[in-house]
Amino acid sequence: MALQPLENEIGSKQAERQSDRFLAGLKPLELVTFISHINPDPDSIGSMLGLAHLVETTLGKRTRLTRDGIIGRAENQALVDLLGIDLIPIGEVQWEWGEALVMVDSQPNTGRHSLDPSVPIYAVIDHHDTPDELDDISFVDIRHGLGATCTLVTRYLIEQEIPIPTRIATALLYGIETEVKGYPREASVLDDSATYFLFPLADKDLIAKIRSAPLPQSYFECMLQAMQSSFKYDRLIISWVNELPQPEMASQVADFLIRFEEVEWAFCAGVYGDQLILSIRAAVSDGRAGQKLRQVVCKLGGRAGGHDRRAGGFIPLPSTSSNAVEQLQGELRRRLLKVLNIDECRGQRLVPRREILENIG
Ligand SMILES: [Mn+2]
Repeated sequence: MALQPLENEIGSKQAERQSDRFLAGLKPLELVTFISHINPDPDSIGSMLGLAHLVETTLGKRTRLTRDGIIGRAENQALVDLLGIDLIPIGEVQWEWGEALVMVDSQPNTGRHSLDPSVPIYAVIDHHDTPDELDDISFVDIRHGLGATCTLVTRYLIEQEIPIPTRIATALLYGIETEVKGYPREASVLDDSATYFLFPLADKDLIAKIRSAPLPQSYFECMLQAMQSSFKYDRLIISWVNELPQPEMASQVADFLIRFEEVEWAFCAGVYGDQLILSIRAAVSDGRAGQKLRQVVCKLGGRAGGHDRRAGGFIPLPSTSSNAVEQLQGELRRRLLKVLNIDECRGQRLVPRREILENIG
């Protein structure tokens, strides 16, 4: 097995063999259950799958993978379907005695879980920049410098010299790909060497199929509405969506809008259930998007987190009446402009009003 690429690039001695520590703590336990953030993405799904493979192969323990919320994006659903990944809805999980809970690609107290907070967590393996208290958790491996949690999991599998089957390699590679795409890339040399390592092992045709997953009509409807309610304020574009067909649609809109040549920031907010779902993207390095979005939402009772270039969050809505939502939108816009150092100004429509009216007529 070609272990070289990652082996040479690991930095400190301390960072070595975290996988030994992780596995040692699981030895006395019977069952290992993996959890992640709400509405899991490929990085969290790939990480759960990879770690379950590690635990099953090295320790022979039973494992379960869970799903908090829904699988939103068509691509993510394709990943789960095509690789036959069994995800137990978190609400249906019966906690067992002698069970270890491992949280991946997320951290407790981020507001991104519907997990019973009294259930103890054994390990947190993540790459998000999230201020958190993790003192009670036996095993913590958080590497902010990494583009993907799947990179860390790949590292563990290599450390333990575990052969990686095609299905696992495919999920891990796709998990890394989705996390490091866009520009500027949020990738470290370790993400690149994990990609290099996984590439020959993964099913590239299957990845192509996942990338090109068929999209539902609601996707196009929502995109149209988002384009028609997009306003540019200097180097920021804001899009308001009335109702999101699925919560991740906000990030899909932001991903699309950040390509607009006149902006450095794209923000989308839309209603899903009793929450306003938020997503922000930056086209600049050192954007500190996660931190900035947290600043915007903290006084509005919301939660947010993420990375330098991409972040997401939500604000609970006491009322979903258009009045209440509009008021919150106004407040959000003001705060966003302030955090991004943009002077208050009149928003310019992305699609001129006459175009919208002509199309309706
Ligand atoms: Mn991730």
